[in-house]
Amino acid sequence: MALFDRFRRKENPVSAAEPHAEPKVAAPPEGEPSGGLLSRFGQALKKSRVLFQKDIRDLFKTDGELVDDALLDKLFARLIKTDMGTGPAQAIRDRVQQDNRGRVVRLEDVLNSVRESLRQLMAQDTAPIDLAASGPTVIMVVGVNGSGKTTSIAKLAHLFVSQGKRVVLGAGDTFRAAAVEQLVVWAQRIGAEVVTGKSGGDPASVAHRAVAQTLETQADVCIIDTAGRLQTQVNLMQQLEKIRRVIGKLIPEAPHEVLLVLDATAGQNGISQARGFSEAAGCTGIVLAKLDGTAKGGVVIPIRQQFQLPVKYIGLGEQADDLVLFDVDRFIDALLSDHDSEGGGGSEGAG
Ligand SMILES: Nc1nc2c(ncn2[C@@H]2O[C@H](COP(=O)(O)OP(=O)(O)O)[C@@H](O)[C@H]2O)c(=O)[nH]1
Ligand SMILES: [Mg+2]
Repeated sequence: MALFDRFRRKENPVSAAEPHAEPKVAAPPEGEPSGGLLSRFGQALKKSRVLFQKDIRDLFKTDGELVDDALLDKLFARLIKTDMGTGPAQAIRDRVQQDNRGRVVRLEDVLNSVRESLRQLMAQDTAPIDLAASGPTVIMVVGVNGSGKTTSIAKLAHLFVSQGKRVVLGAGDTFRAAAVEQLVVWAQRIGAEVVTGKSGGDPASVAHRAVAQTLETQADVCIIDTAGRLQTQVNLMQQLEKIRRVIGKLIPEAPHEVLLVLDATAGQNGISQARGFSEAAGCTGIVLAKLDGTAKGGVVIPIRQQFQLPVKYIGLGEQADDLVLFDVDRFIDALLSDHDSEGGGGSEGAG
């Protein structure tokens, strides 16, 4: 509920969501931004790292600490704060207990146990979007209003364009005129084509024309934006179903991917609201947007568990190249490494 209220307040979505000044156009290859991926992860996950690390670090004196029930309980309470959920926090507590209980250990020992446990909890392979072997790849993008769909589409398109692919965008969020403008502005900046329809028009017809144009012009990728909110949830789900059907008529295997965009800052409530999408739209993977804006990076764990879908990409900012391929080990390293953990860090966001 709080989530929808927050989005409702954004009644002027263009100014809220307009791409900022100049998207950086230095073209990163597939999920590998320049400047070192670890440091990119590291920068963007700084808030999460401060919560993850500082809280755990504070439990330890430099000369070591006895791992007893009291310490394990404190550890559990602090893990919960990262929004990972009680099940995963318990699993980590158990692992730390198993490895260290009754011993006086240093922070590093406990972090090693935490790391191993996180690896098990998040176990998944990286899941990049593979382009279809023949013919264009059609990607449909769904999710709650304001979750980051349009921005993530721009980032994905930028990724493909930087790989020399031709990309057609379909402005299927005809529910809000501003959403179409936003996509058009992005398309111009990143060098993608865009197919639009009338405000309030049928999004399935926009999707149809976008896929048709992709086929006609032999473009490589077609990405369809969709509305996140309609008058009723039923309307919305029927609309998504219709878009799927229409796309499938032009290319039987399409959509090849249906990406669910989740807002990492929305916490667990926001995530449960997105469940309807994953069921109705037959999602194939998740883009977790706005991880840079939250200290609760632990939310990746329940997302992975609740949706039974791989987290494919994560959004680490508002620029075109702020999208990286999700990689469990790099993610955990960014959470647990102690480089640049200048303590404190305040709570103000990146604006
Ligand atoms: N910090 C940050 N902001 C993001 C990210 N992705 C999207 N946003 C912002 O979130 C807001 C909503 O995004 P938008 O793409 O319009 O959401 P949509 O309604 O789902 O299409 C915009 O202000 C975006 O700039 C991200 O990864 N990090
Ligand atoms: Mg949008």
